[in-house]
Amino acid sequence: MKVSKLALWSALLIALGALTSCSQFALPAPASQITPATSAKPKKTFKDLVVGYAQIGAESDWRTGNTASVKQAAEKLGVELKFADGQQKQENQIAAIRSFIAMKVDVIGVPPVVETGWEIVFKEAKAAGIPIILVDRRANVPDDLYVTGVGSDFVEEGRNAARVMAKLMNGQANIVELVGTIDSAPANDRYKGFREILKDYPGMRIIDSQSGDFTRAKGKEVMAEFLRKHGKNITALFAHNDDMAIGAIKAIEEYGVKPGEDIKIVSIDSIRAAFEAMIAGKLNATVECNPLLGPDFFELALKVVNGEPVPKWVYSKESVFLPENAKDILPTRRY
Ligand code: GZL
Repeated sequence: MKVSKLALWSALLIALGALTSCSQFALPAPASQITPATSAKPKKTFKDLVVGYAQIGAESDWRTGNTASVKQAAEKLGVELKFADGQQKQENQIAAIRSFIAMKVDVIGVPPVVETGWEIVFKEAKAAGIPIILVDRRANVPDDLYVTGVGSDFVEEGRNAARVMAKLMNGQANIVELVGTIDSAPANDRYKGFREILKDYPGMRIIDSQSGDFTRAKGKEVMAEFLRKHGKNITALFAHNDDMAIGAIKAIEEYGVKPGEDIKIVSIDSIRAAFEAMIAGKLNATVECNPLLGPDFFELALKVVNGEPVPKWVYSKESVFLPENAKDILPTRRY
């Protein structure tokens, strides 16, 4: 049977019409109907991130716990971490931040060793388009110079230390205080929070207060000085961190009185050595301050790089630990 060309073309067009009506064989839509690819950049992942971390130093077990948390989190997430140890000097942290700017990292994390003196270098980071995330400690800068922060409420830690000490001492004590690094946010805030609660306890008197710079060595040195000046008039010690408390315990023992008994001790951080001191009856309470901020820090860093909203500050959740359950809790402690 001779089939005309017209009939063939008609059959072909009908077949084509049938095909385009079945979704699995749909022909590409004409250009006018194609939605252009979104112009938004593809989302970065942790493996794309290059992050600078200008650490304070290694002055305490808390600090070394924080360093371990940041390094382990970077390793686990596949983040390229540029890490600098500031040896507890602000000028070293500032130099590290400048080196991260030169490296064009994606984000810079910094726990400011002191609250003041950051505006110039934070402005340099902002001018370079590199967001700053504060970790652990606050800096006294305008809000637009850092994008977010993560860490503890140090004022509440100071309040909790006073609450537990007032209960321990039945509202009557001659207290000496080992203050943290001068001008640091934790020292300023713990000092403030402690006194806020003590206002309600006239029998709780602070008879001396001096910085031990958050270290064991300085804590021991200053406690020995307190004992030379006040002797057995001292009935309680408030240490802004466990490391200074542990140094002070040595000074108290060398002086010939019993830490945890003749002089009750309350400190902050909740490092493993504090649990060991409570088990030995030499420390009466430790207020938790969580250094394991690595995972939260990198979560915030990725959100910031991807332009996602972040809170101005993410607070850590913390407890107060006492001797009665120190033995059970010690094996669970990670710093
Ligand atoms: C607190 C942290 C303090 C610790 C100290 O968040 O900045 O610095 O309490 C550490 O042990 O040195």
